[in-house]
Amino acid sequence: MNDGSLKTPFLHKKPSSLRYFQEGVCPVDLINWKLEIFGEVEKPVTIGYEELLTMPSVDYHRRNVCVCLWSIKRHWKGVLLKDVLAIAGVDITDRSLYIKQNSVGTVNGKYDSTIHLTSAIEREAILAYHVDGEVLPLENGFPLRLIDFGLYLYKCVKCLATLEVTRLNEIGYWEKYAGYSVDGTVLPKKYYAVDIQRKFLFKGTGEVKDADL
Ligand SMILES: Nc1nc2c(c(=O)[nH]1)N[C@H]1C(S)=C(S)[C@@H](COP(=O)(O)O)O[C@H]1N2
Ligand SMILES: [Mo]
Repeated sequence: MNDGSLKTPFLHKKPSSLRYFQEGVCPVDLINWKLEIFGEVEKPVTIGYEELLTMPSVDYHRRNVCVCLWSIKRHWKGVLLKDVLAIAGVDITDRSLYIKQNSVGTVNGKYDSTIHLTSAIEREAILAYHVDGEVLPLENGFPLRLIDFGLYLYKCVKCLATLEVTRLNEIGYWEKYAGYSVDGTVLPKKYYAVDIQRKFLFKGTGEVKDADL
């Protein structure tokens, strides 16, 4: 599948994904795995992996940022969050809605995070199933992972099991344990770009674009 053109430079320098998997890697059997969408929806739905792969997809080369001050720009393929929520008939214009993401989890529990729905859609958040032309590795959140490029990575749940549409902006895993902000917008700071092996001073807020480097 990978023709090599989608490689990320210096990927081996990226901090290990295992370090960022608090509940441990979640092995998933795709036969039984489904994404469940429920809560403030017209009709609750479950969507299988094969069905996701047949939906219109997007290919994004965008940067994400960890609150621990590293960042990396990679090639992500997946479906737009907006398109998946449309299947459940979610009112994406309702600015009082949030999405609580839950991971499949392990014996150590589940990882969760809640994000503002309309903002995520405006930022073209995705549910990713490929990275750099390969099926998402277990460590990066196989089979499906939400990514909102304007938010720190702790807001982007790997190994996604459920999306609950809710009016409660709940405090998530890292917010509870590490005191990170519930909002999670990427803030103006000095970050390290793993893929270009240098620091940069980000003066904006939200997604880091090439012009910010
Ligand atoms: N299920 C799950 N998703 C998660 C986490 C986690 O512990 N469990 N950690 C988050 C944090 S803090 C980071 S920095 C990123 C790391 O993503 P990566 O492994 O692709 O680098 O995953 C996020 N998503
Ligand atoms: Mo993180």
